[in-house]
Amino acid sequence: MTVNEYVTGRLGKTIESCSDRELYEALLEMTQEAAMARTSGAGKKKLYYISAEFLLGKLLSNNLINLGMYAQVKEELAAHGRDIACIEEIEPEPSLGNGGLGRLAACFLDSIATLGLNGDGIGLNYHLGLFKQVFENHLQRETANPWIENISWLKRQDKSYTVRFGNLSVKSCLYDMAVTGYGGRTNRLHLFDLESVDEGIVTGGISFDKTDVERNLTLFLYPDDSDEAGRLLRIFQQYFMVSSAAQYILEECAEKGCNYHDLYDYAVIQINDTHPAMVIPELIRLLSERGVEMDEAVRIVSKTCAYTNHTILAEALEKWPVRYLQKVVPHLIPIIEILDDKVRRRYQDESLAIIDRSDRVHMAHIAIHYGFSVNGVAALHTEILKGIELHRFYQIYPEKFNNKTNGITFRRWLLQCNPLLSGWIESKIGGDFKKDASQLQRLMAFAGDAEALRELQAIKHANRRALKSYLERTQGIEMDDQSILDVQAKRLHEYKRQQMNALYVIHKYLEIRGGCLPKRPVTVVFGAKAAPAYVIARDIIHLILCLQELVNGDPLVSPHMKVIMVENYNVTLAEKLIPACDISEQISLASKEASGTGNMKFMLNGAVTLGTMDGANMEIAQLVGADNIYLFGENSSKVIEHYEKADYRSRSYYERSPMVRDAVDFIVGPEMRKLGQRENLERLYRELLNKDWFMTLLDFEEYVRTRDRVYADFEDRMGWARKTLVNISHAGFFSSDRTVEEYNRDIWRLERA
Ligand code: 26Q
Repeated sequence: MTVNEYVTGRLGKTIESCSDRELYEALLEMTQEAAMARTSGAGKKKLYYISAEFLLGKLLSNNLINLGMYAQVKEELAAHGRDIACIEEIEPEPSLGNGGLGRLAACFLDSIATLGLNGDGIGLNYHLGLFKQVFENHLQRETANPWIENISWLKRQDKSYTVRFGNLSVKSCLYDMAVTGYGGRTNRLHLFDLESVDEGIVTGGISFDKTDVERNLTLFLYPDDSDEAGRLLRIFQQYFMVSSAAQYILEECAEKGCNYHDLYDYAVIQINDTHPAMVIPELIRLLSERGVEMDEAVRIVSKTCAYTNHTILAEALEKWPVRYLQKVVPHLIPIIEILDDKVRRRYQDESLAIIDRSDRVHMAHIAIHYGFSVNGVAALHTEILKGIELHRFYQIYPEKFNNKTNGITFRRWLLQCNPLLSGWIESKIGGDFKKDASQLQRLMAFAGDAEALRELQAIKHANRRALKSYLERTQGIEMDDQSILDVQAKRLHEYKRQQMNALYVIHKYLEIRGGCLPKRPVTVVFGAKAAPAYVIARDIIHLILCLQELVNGDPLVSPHMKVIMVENYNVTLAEKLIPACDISEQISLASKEASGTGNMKFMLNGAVTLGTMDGANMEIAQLVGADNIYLFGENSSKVIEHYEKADYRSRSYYERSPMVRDAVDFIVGPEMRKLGQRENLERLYRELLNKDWFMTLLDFEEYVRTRDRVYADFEDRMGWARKTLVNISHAGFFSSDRTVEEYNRDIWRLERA
């Protein structure tokens, strides 16, 4: 059916007379019908990918592309004088995730469906999701981010479960979203919601009564957990998610003939970080309720669940006080005690315990002892898990540990977000790369082709112009499309070291003021949200926003350097930023970024990485070779040694180096004082001097030298274009199709449809 037939039939209107919104809603429904018409289900065994986050991004174009309808719809609209880009803008971005872990889950859903695997996602339907970021007085303010409209991708299902807490029972209900594979099948994302949820309890911004669980449970992703009520709410949310999921899974398996003793023949559950780890004791509890003996239930569940670790940061490894669990889910305590007891009978080692001596429950330990697979998300990360962080576990369960280097879906991160590049690639090597990313290698044949390299540069420039007009239109930001675009876009966290990038900006500012002018202007772009309760992260945003005003407002400096911090960085913005970027900042403290996936997106779109020897940067370096990536900084072994010896003193780097000192002092100098808040700037200054837990000053000088070298190399335009081509050609390995194939080969073992 054509779009015109559809709107005529539904609305009695022609394309010309429809508003953008009417066209959007019509396309949504058309797409949804086409998605439902394809195969789903089938296959005895099914994967359930449980995750607290699914950072989907807008779905209209993605679904049109995957259903093979995009080109045709775009042309038809154009023939009637309508621009599909304007219609795409009507769609609100679902706000169900925060960062890499959530976006990974979304990429995996795409690849699972594309590969024809029987696998669904399970998560929560947060009504207000992650907050929307606005900037005011150079500070981040959080506002609610409602995204669910009357006509949306969510389809209410006829399913409901009772979830029992210590002091109350609530009902969950289910919404499904279609997950379209590229040319493949349609799977589902199951999002559980609280039947009694009430958006009305939210007052001004994102404040609400954290204790009003019967109304608040599915309002927000990551409510502020700086107080006890917030932490309890997280446990309420997690248990609500996994109890609904476990009931759903058991019901679906039973319908297919499972007798519970053979659960693992029907289901494999991938636990995305520790957030859904309570599904293990919950499944055990439900199996016992259904007549399975405890030891047998433990054995069955252990053969069904697999765990992915995404971090070695201690503060992100969840440890819940027994007292909290007692309040929220008292009926899980006896199960968790049994699990602890079994471990303690086998091993004396305290570090392996489920419940530690301070009465805290280690969620990761549950997942490792009582799951059959533990994977890290990049080669280096998995090695650190095996060798250090989870070494004792690796010793007792070597067979459980495996690596699955992350990937990204090329449908969204190339075909959708960069049609110019995608079309160019197709003109050079044909269209097979869309399904087989390793084909990109063939682009290397053009590494010496000056004409091809110039075309590549022209595409980058066109994408920069598109970004410029987008930022102007949506954020009122002015951008210079003739400058180098140097981008750091990711969650704000000290370990990712946006503060180091900001110190570089200060350093350059001082240099330019001192008369040392760069060869070519540069635009330094930041995109990042800070967790509302993360004080230093907010201070870093404050610093960057003050720098933006200072630098851009300085007539001496701004012709040479500009700073842009985009507001409310999300998937939609990433899709605009990444294709336009020249330099990809991946500057985490070595050992701390488990993998990173932004690094892969930038590389695929022809940016060159400036990064540390961390996460998947290492694998990028191996693929492209030393000439096509800029690595700097201390390596992970040295960093880990610093932590072990506790011998890092940031102040000594400050005292030793005038370059470090000038940049750090500037934070509290007169220029900044005039623009910023004394409290925020001084706190950040003290943090850098007295603590600097993520060793910014350790790597700063080498960072400055390397970044200056990057800018110098950029001047060899053909040499640079070659580097971008080498990066694109070697990005195939980072397709999530490859990652998912490996998960399936080693962990899930699903039949292919
Ligand atoms: C934990 C406890 C209390 C409150 C919040 C949390 C919490 C919430 C979110 C802990 C971690 C997260 C998210 C982590 C995340 O996004 N990790 C990223 O995962 C990516 C996919 O594997 C990796 O590429 C990144 O390196 C990793 O940082």
